[in-house]
Amino acid sequence: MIDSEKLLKILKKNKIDFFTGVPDSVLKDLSDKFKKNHITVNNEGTAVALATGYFLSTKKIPCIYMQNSGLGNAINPIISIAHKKVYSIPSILIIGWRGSPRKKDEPQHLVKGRITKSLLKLLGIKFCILKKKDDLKKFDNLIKYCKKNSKTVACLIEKNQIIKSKSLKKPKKVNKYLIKRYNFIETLLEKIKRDTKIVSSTGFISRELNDILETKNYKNIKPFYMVGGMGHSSSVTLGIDLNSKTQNICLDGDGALLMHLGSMGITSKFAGKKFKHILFRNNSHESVGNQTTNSNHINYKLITKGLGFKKYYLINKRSTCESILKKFLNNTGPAFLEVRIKSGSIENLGRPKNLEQVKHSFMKN
Ligand SMILES: Cc1ncc(C[n+]2csc(CCOP(=O)(O)OP(=O)(O)O)c2C)c(N)n1
Repeated sequence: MIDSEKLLKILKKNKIDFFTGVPDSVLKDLSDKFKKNHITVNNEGTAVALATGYFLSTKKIPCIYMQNSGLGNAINPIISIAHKKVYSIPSILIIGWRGSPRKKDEPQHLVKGRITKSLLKLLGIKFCILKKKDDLKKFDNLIKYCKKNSKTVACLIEKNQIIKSKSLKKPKKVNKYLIKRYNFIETLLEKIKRDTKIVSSTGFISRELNDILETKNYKNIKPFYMVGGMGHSSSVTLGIDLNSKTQNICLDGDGALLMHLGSMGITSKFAGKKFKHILFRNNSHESVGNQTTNSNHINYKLITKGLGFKKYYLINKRSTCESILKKFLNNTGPAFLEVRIKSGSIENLGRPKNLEQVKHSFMKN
C-alpha cells in the first residue's frame, strides 16, 4: 500500500508544487491533499495544456493526475506538444490504473487497463508502478530523470492501493429545496412515453437509471448506458436522434458535459424536435468522490443559448419539478433542461451488467 503523505513528500522534496488533473476515485485520497496551486480541470488534455503553460512560465515541473481512461484525451497534447521531439515539456503523470490485470474491474476499464503500460511505452514515457513503500524510491528516481531529460514520466497506481485517510474536506452545505438525482429520474420515468430512448452518462447517472429501471420493472423504455466514453453521451444521443421517430433523452453530468462542451453546438444544429438534453448540475464529479468541477460560476442558460439551443428550462427546487418537467417534455426540442441537484445516492447501488444485452435490447424495434 502507498501512503499518500509519503508520496507528497517526494513531490515536495523535488519542488513539485503545481497540480492539475481530472479526478479519479483511485487517486482521491491523494488529490484531496493537493492544496495550493491545484486546479481541477474537466478534460485530461486540458490538464496537459495547463501544465505546459505552467512550465513555460515558471521552468518548474508540473504534476498531472488522471484515471487511465483519460489518457485518450491527454494523448494529443502529450504527443504533439509535450513530446521530446516537439517541445520537450517535462511533467509527472500520476495515473489511476483501472482495469489492471491484477484487479477485478468493470468491463469499460478492462481493455484500457490491459493496454495502459503498452500505451505509455509507445508514447516513450518511462513509468513505475506504485504498490508498496519501496516503489516510492523508483518514483523519486523517475522524477530526477524527468528533470534531467526534460521528459514526461509517469507512475501507475491500482485500485485500493492508496491508504485511505479520513476525509479532510468540510461537508458541503446541503440545499434542502433541491431534488436528488435518483428521485428526479424516478419522476422522469413516470412521465415519459414508453418507447422513449435514454442515453445516460458515466458514473452514478447510469447506475441509478439502471437501478430504477430494474427495480420498477419498466419494460419498454430503452436505456443505453455510457459506462465509458465520458462526455460523449449527448453526441451518441444525437446519432440516435438523426434516424429516429421516438423521443430521445440524454442524461448528463456537469463534469461530463464540460469535458466535451463544444459538441453541444453540433447537437443544437442537427438534433430534431424530439431531442432532449438533461443536465444534472451538482458542480462536482460525484461518482469519483465529489471533487469540484470548478463550475459554480458557469451560467448554463447563456451557454445553451450561445451554443444554439433555442429552449432552456431550469429546475432549481423540488416543488416546481413536476410542472417544469412536463413543459420540457411536452414542448418541442431540441431542448435543454438544467436540474440543480443535491448530492447523494442510494446504498448498495448496482451497476449496469451484460452490456451486450443492453445493446441488443436498445437496437430491437
Ligand atoms: C475520460 C475519463 N476521465 C475520467 C473518468 C473518471 N470518471 C468517471 S465518472 C466521473 C465523474 C463524472 O462527473 P459528472 O459528469 O459531473 O457526474 P456525477 O458523477 O456528478 O454524477 C469521472 C471523472 C472517466 N470515466 N473517463
